[in-house]
Amino acid sequence: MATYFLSDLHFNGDEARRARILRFFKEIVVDAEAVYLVGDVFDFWMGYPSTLYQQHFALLRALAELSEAGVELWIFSGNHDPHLGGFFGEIGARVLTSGRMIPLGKRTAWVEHGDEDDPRGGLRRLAARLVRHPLTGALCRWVHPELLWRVAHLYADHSPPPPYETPLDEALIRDRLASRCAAGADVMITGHFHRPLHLRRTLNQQPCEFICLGDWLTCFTYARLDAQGLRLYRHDQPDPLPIVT
Ligand SMILES: [Mn+2]
Repeated sequence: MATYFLSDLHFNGDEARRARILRFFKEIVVDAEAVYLVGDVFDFWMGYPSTLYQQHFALLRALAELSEAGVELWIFSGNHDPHLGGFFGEIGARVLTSGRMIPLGKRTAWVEHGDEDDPRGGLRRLAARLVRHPLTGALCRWVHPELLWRVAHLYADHSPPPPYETPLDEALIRDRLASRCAAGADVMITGHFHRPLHLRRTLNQQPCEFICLGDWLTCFTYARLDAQGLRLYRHDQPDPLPIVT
């Protein structure tokens, strides 16, 4: 049995990506024990009390099928889907609105989407706080769903492409990983940065691991924990990504 972690699916109208994401969920049902979706699962989601966007149906059905097959499902909110609302209980999934420690056998992982503590600048962290604020969610729920959908996609379609070429901010390792490990985590798992990376370091005489989950825009990466350990994989490739030391 295995536990899967993936993030930044940014599920939208792109047919090829949709098909690949849905195929992945069909493939893992054979051995998945738990699945953690670590934020930005949807390119845009607003948790209205009684309205769903039909564009999400295919993914919701795939997740419901996993849940019905007995797979434990956890969904973190991200900056593209900060207000997940009450729907996910309907498909047996549990929602997490910020980072948390998760026991993984003998080890403990700190898992977060990553936008709330983004080391790339105070403006980004402020934006994360703003979009995640309960008042923002309450106000948005009074906007007509079609209007909100169009405005959100105007934003999503014009936001800059993920910074695949830029190296990850060293502060993620130096500060964030160090403080999570000092707080008792053996591994930190994050989404949001659209860069697949598995790194092993010794910080304060303590071995620590850092996994940045990549995305399902162009990387198609996921982490998998099984009897052999925790590794980062590219979908459709049998061998895990190398661990950087
Ligand atoms: Mn994000």
